Amino acid sequence: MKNENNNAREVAGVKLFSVKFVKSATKLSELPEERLPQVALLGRSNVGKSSLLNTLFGVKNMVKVSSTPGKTQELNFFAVNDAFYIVDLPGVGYTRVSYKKQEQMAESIRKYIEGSEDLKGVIYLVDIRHCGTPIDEETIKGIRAAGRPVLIVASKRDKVNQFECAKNCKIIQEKFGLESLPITVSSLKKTGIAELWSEILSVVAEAR
Ligand SMILES: Nc1nc2c(ncn2[C@@H]2O[C@H](COP(=O)(O)OP(=O)(O)O)[C@@H](O)[C@H]2O)c(=O)[nH]1
Ligand SMILES: [Mg+2]
Repeated sequence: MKNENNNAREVAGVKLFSVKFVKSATKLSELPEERLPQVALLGRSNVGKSSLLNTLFGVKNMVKVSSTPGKTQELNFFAVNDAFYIVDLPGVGYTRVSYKKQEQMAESIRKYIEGSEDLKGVIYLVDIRHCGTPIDEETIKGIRAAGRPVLIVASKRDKVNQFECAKNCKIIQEKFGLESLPITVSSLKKTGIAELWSEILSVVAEAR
């Protein structure tokens, strides 16, 4: 892969020399040929995964933000600085596709999380207003059981005031047994992005 230095930019202090969409996959045999550490982004449909990726990448619409939930049905690989992949996964628990399709999507996420040798960690988004649903709890349990580190991040920080934010972060911390309060992010207000990048870079650095 060659570097595309012409689109170098800096987001929240992180230098991005190149961010490239590499491929979509639906199964393990379709993962990108070039092996690099992977960090995956997961959460319920509509929780703000695609918006967050665009914000992390400092672009408006590299990743499709859907007003129709459940649009992402594949694992989408983005190579960052030719050094690691961020993987946009389909939304979990999306009910407006056929049951068969839901099962297939859940199965491909599960196989990927259990089977991808290069997956170093999962960023799991929960909507700060909802503090995690039973589907989130079940999914996070599965990721932990597969031995993958999970970083729980509360999305849409701008949707709550400071009081609700503090209260809900505490609930999220207790519900998921976190050592500290979750990171909060807002793609609308671009907050929490430096903190999240720093976590992603440390996961990737540990992988070396
Ligand atoms: N207010 C607010 N809305 C957001 C934020 N992030 C995403 N959204 C909106 O939530 C909806 C779903 O976002 P999307 O990124 O497609 O979620 P995904 O299904 O998890 O990929 C869209 O209408 C976004 O504009 C945020 O930080 N704040
Ligand atoms: Mg999406």
